[in-house]
Amino acid sequence: MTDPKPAVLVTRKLPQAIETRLKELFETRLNPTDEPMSAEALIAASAETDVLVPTVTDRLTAPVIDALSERLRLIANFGVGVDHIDLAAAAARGVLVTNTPGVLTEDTADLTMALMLSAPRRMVEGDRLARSGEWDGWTPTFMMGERVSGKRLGIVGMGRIGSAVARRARGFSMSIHYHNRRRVHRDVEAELEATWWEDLDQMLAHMDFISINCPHTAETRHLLSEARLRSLQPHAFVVNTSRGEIIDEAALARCLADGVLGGAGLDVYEREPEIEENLRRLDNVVLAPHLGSATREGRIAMGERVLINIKTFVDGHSPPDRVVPAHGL
Ligand code: 8YV
Repeated sequence: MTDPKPAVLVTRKLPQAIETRLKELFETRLNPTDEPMSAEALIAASAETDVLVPTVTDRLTAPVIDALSERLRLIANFGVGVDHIDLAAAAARGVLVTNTPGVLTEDTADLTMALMLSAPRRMVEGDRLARSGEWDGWTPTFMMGERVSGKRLGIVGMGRIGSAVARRARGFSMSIHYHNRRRVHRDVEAELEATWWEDLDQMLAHMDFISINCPHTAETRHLLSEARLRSLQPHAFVVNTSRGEIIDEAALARCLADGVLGGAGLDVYEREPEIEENLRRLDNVVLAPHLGSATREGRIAMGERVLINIKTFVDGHSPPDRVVPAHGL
């Protein structure tokens, strides 16, 4: 007799092809309404769950993880960021955590470029005007923005996504600068013609554009504090496609309103789906609703990573995208 299929609980609606495969392979409970699950509902459901598939909208804090049933052995996150999961609590309980790295790199870098172009070139403001029927026509000084080409881009976090942003920005003739805990390999630096700044503050003060591409951790929360935002050049643009918590959002709104910054392009926010009201009022800010990985292909690829992680785990192997326990442990 074969073992019963493992019970998998998926907290949000995933692409159809992924849900179909999950159902074929495992005893899967889906969420057809796509309503976020409360912590209480998650805890209650964990009694009948071997594998949980959460997303960024599930807050798996230490008290929630501690209250989950002993039966739950794997948290196979749909997404690369795992800051919504208390990894230490999972590790303490011996619960494995996996994510979906690599497959959303290019999509997120594309969206970063879209924000980096649309904020200084006033694309959204222009779109609004063009639709309004109130455009009076071309004039030599009409709706001038800031040039992107030839500008200095400072990338905070030169991992997969940061490097993919650098590659694209090279194509726009930007000069690449980065701050990362560790300097990247010299071959990568040479390919990207990238300059490493050991000191974040020094880099920030010299850049025209800043792109946030580091993960959100206890160390990177409010990395762009009000003091740091105020140290940027007054024409500088800030782009964030990582996590809202890395920038002090209220301070960013204040700085933009005070005119100490050129503008911002944001895809992520500190209290999603809430967005600081003062940011929503400003014309020099382009706001996207957390779309970094939102392509049809990207979301299917993320789902495929989830499937692979679950399948290798239930087959008794170490899942490839383990975050907890970390590889090498
Ligand atoms: C995902 C993301 O859409 O993968 C991530 O970390 O931020 C997004 O691109 C989201 O996490 C899905 O859970």
